[in-house]
Amino acid sequence: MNTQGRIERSLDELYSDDHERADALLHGRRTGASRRGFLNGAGLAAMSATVGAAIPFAGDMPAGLLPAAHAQGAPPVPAPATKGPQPLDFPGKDKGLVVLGDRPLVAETPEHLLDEETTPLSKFFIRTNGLIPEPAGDAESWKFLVDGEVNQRLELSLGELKARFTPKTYRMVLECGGNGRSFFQPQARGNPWTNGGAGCAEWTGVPLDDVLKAAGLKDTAKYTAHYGADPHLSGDAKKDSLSRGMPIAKAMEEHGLVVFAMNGEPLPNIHGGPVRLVVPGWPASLSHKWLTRITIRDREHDGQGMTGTSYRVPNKPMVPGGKADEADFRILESMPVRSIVTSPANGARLPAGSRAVAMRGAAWAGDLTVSRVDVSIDFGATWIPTQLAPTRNRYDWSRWSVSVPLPSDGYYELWVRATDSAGKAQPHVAANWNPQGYGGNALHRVAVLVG
Ligand SMILES: Nc1nc2c(c(=O)[nH]1)N[C@H]1C(S)=C(S)[C@@H](COP(=O)(O)O)O[C@H]1N2
Ligand SMILES: [Mo]
Repeated sequence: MNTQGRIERSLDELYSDDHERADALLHGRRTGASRRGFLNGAGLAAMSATVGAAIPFAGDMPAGLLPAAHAQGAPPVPAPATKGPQPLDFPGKDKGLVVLGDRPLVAETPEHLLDEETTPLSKFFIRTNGLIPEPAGDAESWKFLVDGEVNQRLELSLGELKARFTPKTYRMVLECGGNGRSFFQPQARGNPWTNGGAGCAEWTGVPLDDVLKAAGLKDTAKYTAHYGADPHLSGDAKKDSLSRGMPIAKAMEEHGLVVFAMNGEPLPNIHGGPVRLVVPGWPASLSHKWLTRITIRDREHDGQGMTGTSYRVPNKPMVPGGKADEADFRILESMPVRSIVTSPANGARLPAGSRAVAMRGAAWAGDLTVSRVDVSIDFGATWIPTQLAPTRNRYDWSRWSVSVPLPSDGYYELWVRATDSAGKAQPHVAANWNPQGYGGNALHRVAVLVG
């Protein structure tokens, strides 16, 4: 094997084992304050070899950057050494979904499979905390209860819910609270989501506030508590696999729905059918599946998933990997701004001589809206605004698109960065480390080879 080939292979290995050392070798670690070594000479040739082509914007490539060509499946995403990403094998689901855990079943959607305006059922991510219940025999007779701090305890079957209230349909993002967790360094506790713990479906259901008004909230009503029919992993009937809740003000927002249909079809069992909540903008753990009961409480709920560091983030920045002062944590509420490139896919090849790349994707921002989405093909040295398509309703994602000129053949990283309506943009790396890795919204990058 020639020298170049050897360098290439060993750098590939080094990048997947220890990207910081690979980076130091290529960029030449400088002593003292400066971490920004530019690629030149041998470093440039070796970096080009490891990504598979000349790098037109190598001069802008920052030290400390794990090339996107090596980022998928490499640290910080832990790929089991013997296995690699496991494709999902589940009835009705796309085999391109990636299993993050099989007991409980958790599967995410790679960004390039989120290329449709409405995420099809087959591509929608799956998150369970407990066992998956048997599908209900007769959906219309599925019952759920509203009790606690209400004037009138309300038990409704799905049939009664449909007959008594007027359903609404909204297209809304559902996003796991831990989406983006794998981008934290050091690794945070929990399922290692990349950006695929999210999808945008058409949800049909009755506004939760209509149901709560029908029960009549007492003055003492402060917080909701959600319960479902999925058994705890241990099989212990006294334990809930999950039981989260929210302040009454969030529960009374007009887009929160008691959902029975998804993309115009009866809500599938795996997504919580016959009846689930969809609470947009906040962690999807509030969007309780297989809904059996909503109890209105006179204080913050303390069910499974409400205590310790679960769905909680520190008030003050903490040392990454350090010990948490749980007393100074708050409940994770609105999700942070995030954007993804859905086309081209990471690792795509464009024909030699291509002088533009058509990029598109999606962006969303929890309770806020997306004010702009920009892309960069020169490692963030310059940014190009994209066109945002109109959204259908609040909490719909923003589809963005742009055609970006390419100066030559070679290796490119396509970066995307969204800014929310409060002016906050995505960071370059996951910031505000916390023990369970919430709020990891580092900008998304894909590697493409032209030629
Ligand atoms: N009953 C019940 N509801 C639940 C969960 C659960 O484990 N049990 N998981 C929650 C979490 S953490 C997420 S991210 C979403 C996932 O919804 P999906 O599987 O339809 O994508 O469901 C939420 N609702
Ligand atoms: Mo979640």
